[in-house]
This record gives sequence, C-alpha cells and structure tokens, in this order.
Amino acid sequence: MTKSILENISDPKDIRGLDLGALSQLANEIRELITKTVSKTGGHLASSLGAVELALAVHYVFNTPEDLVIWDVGHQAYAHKIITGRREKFSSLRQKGGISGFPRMEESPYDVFNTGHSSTSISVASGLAEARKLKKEKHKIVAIIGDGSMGAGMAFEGMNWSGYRKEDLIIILNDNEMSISPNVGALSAYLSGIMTGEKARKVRAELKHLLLSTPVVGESMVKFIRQIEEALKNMFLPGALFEDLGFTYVGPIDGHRLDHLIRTLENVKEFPGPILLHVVTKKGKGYPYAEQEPERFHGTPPFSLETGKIAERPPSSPPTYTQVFGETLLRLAQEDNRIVAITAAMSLGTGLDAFARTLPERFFDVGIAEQHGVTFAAGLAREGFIPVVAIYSTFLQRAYDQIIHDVCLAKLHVVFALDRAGFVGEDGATHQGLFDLSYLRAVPGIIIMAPADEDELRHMLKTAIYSPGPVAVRYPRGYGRGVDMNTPLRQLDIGKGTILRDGDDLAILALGPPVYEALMAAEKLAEEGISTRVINARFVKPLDRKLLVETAEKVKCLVTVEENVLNGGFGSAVLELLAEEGITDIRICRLGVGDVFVEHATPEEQRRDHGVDTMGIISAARRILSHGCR
Ligand SMILES: Cc1ncc(C[n+]2csc(CCOP(=O)(O)OP(=O)(O)O)c2C)c(N)n1
Repeated sequence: MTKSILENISDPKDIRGLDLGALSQLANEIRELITKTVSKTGGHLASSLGAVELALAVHYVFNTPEDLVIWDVGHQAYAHKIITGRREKFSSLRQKGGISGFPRMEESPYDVFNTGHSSTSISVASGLAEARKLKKEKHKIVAIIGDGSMGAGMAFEGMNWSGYRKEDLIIILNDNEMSISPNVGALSAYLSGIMTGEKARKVRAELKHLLLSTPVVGESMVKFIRQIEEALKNMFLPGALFEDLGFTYVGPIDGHRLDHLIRTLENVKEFPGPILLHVVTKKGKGYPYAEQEPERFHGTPPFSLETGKIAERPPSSPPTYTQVFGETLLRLAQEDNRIVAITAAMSLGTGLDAFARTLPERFFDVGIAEQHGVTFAAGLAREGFIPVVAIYSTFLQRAYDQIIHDVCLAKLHVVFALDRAGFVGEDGATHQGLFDLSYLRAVPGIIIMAPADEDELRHMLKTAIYSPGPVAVRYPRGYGRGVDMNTPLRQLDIGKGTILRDGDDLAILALGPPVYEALMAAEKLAEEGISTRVINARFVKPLDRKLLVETAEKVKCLVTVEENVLNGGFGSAVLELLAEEGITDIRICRLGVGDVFVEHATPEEQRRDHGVDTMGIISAARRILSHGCR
C-alpha cells in the first residue's frame, strides 16, 4: 500500500519540499478526502474538486500566509482548507461548531478574507495592494476568481481600478466555463473564444476578408487600417481585452497540470504590475458523477459515494417552496404573456429551470449580476412587462440601491421573489436570509409579504403579480408542510392578516413558516390554561393596522415571531405601529435574531438557538405573562 502523504501535511510548508510525483499523489488524496467528506456533510463539491491543483500550486509557490491569497466566493477552497491546518477538522465541515464552508478570517491566518458572496476578490486584492504600499511591505497578493464571478459588476470595478493603479497583484482566472449552470454573457463567450482558438480563427477570416475587399480611399482608408490593426492585435494577443485594461495576460494554461501551474506561477510571481493568469479547469474533476453533472454537484446535500445519488424522498413528500414558486410562475406566465422571469445565475436554485425550457424567450439569466438584473427588470417594467426577479434574499442585498432608485422611486411594477429567506443552515453567516424584511421595509411604496406555507406562496405570487408597484414575496429554503394545494389561485387582500385561533391571555403575531410554530405553541400553552390568539400577519408592509390595534386592545401581552433580524423587522414594525397609535399599556416580546450574525448549523439548530421555534415561543409566552419579555 502506498504511504499517505496527506497524513503528514499540516501546513503549506510541508508541501513545499515535495516533488511533482508526490504532489500529484497528494492531489488525489485530497480529492478523495473532499469527496468522502462532502458525501456525508453536503457542500460545494464540484468547484472544490476543480481547484485542487490550483490550491496546491499557489501554496507551493507563494510564501503563505505572509503572501496573501484570496479565494473569490470561497466555495472552491476545500483543498486550501485541508492543507492549511484543517485536515483533521475537515469532517466537521459546515456543521455547528465545525469549520465553515467558506474562508473565515477568524478560522485561520491563511483565510485572508471572509467570502461567500461572489466577485469581491479583485477589490480586496487591490485594497491590500494599496495597504502594502503605504506600509512599505513586500509580500505578494493573489486573487483566485472563477469565470462566473468574473462577469459581475464588482469584478469589473476591481479590474478597472487595479489596471489603472498598476500595483503588483496576480489575478488567477479559474475558467471552467461554468457558473453554477453553464456560464452566460459576452465575457464568457470571449473567454471560450480564447480557449478554443475560435477567436483567432475568426479574426484570421476577417483579415482575409478585409484584405481581399475592394481598395478604399480617404476616411474609409483610415477605418480600414484601424480594422486591420485591431484584427492583428487580437490575433496575436489572446486576452487582449485584459491587456487593454492594463493587465499582463498570461495563458490559457491547464489548471490540472501541476508542472505547468508551478512553473507559470514562479515566473509571473516576479512580473511587475497587475497580472491576469488564465487557468483552465474542469468542474467536478476526479469524481466521475460530478464531472458529468457539475450543476447538480455544485452545492449538494449528502449523497452516496458509490452511485452519486442523493437519498430519495418518498414520492408523497411535500414539494419545496422553490418548486412551488417555479411551477406557479410558469402556470401564470403561460396565461399572461406580459410575465417575464429573471434570475442572476441561479436558474436551478430558484426553480426557474422549467420556465427556462418552456418559455425561453421570456426567461433571462443575467449571470451573477444582481444589480443589473434588478435595473434590467425596471426597464422591462417600464415597457409594460411584469418582471419577476427571483433572487435569494442574501444576494438581493447586492441590489439595494437599484431596488430603491430604479424600481421603487419610479413605482415600477417589479415582483421580487426572495427565495432562501430566513435561516438557511449550513452555508452560514454569509448566506442567511435574515435582513430582507428590514432592508425592504425602509423603502417607500413596496408591498412585502411572506407565506406561512407552500399553498399560501401560490396565492401570494398571484397577488404580487397583479398588485401595482413594487412587491416582494419572501419564502424559506426547504420543503413545504404538505398542505393541500388544489385550492384555486386567488388574490389576497393587501395588508390583511388572519386570526387562526382566538384567545384572551396572549396574542402571537407570526410571519411566514413560524406561524405553524406559533400554532403548536398555542396548543401547548392551552394545556397550561393559557388562552392564545394566533395571527398569521401575512404582510409586513402594509401591516394590518385594524387587526393589530384591536388585538392589542383585547390582550395585553403580544409575542411577535419572525425569521429576520429584530432590528427593523416585523416586530419592529408592530412596535412602531402601536407607538403611532398611542398604545403603551402593553407587554411585547419580539422573537427573531438579535444583533448578531448567524453561524453555520442546521436550520433547526439555528431556530432553536435563536428562540424562533415552538419551545422558544412557549418560553417567551410564559415570561411575558409572568413578568415581561426578559
Ligand atoms: C453575489 C452572489 N450571487 C450569487 C452567488 C451564488 N453562487 C455561488 S458560486 C456561483 C457560481 C460561481 O461561478 P464561478 O465563479 O465560475 O466558480 P465555479 O463554481 O465555476 O468554480 C454562484 C452563482 C454568490 N455566491 N454570490
């Protein structure tokens, strides 16, 4: 049996003495560990498998952690974690108390920056470069960014800056032609043109055509010469786009050939100014199922190592909220050709894959470009279409100004479908959908609603599509409750909540899936002789003023429950309304997330830890009835 090399690697220094044969054995062992672990924990498999040699080469050539390496998004950094002192802890990946699925500065000095949202690495690197200059330091700075992430506005802003400032930094473009789904956009087409040499072929054909065309004079002659110059430049310089932006372009090179990677990195390490090293990799490399289905294995739940299959749920299981959203939207769009769907690189994740197949001319994947996606929707809305922008709650944070300035200020009718709102579980602090109620509620004129179950989501989507102005529907990750979904689609009354159970000692005002936790809590409280009113608030904006005032006058103890931060959320809205109404003789306890970021754990653990489950509601109810909220 071959001796394990990985067992002896606890720091990048341990790999720097290895020869190429040993390094490539190490790459295999790392792949095996990643695949085995993710098959149990779930996680970002395909991207991490594609970046194993990159991680080894970068830590081999650069003097980390003094030299600074930033992983964009950070979902591809498992090999980096394993060789930077976290091999033994790797089995705790994404679990409560375990290591994070993304780089975290507090986890290791090798994790240079906290990442999770894409396309930040070039800006971070350029900030680090300016700091290095001011501090008169000499270390190297490397950013590793995927081709999907390169298409985002922020990456362009970072390039625009670093190409201008000319500080030394190396940007490694990890090009696998995939975002989560196949990559989209003109930059993506440009990059594959470089890789296939198609661009050079096209340019050659263009040149031939130009040179064979009728001789020209005057103005046209000047234009003609410019065209020839441009064509020649493009032919001899792959990556001319980056060169024109002030980078030295190197590549493309094979990102799985350690010898090529190491040699090239050693060379470019000493180049002055900003470098763009174009590296070509394969998503899912080394695990055949992930190579065949990189999209499914981008972020995967636990699966069988032998078959690549995810444990099947019984056919009677409820659908996910995402599925219900996708199916309902498709149905509504088939009846109304004004409806268009927009995703920012998450067609599968947002449940729009069937829409994309069925109504391709009304489906737009804008790439990782949430800001563009929202303003693009505003343009469509301006012309009478009904754009439904499906973006996870956490990623819509990127487009806050576009929501305010381009949509809400103009009162344009854009529907925001915020998937993964609330606790999202194992992806951790960067991905929680816990801010949207607060950030949206501050914007004038927007309607905000949250369904208690998957059936209510259907009706809310229809309500949103046929209500005026900007409207947001936020719903959680995961499965519905299995409620009846054969009810005819209807429009709900805007700003109206419903009483689900009546009582006189206490009222629980809940929003979204916590409505069911509130009902269960009320059941238990009844056994203790406590009579509870339970309200499904449905809307955060506008609130049901009449119902809330009437409730506050009837019962003098209120508990609000939401999966959002307390600052500025649903409970805050209730407090503000009661203050406006001059209702002060009342005890209120707000349940939600305090002034903290929520770390990775299962959603159930997160709910329990933040008191937003049945037990949390019961204990809040007991507290408030006996003495107050604390
Ligand atoms: C702002 C933002 N939007 C969406 C995502 C979700 N997301 C995570 S990875 C990814 C694809 C990234 O593609 P690429 O950079 O090419 O890396 P690859 O996975 O192909 O290695 C997306 C869309 C994100 N992390 N951040």
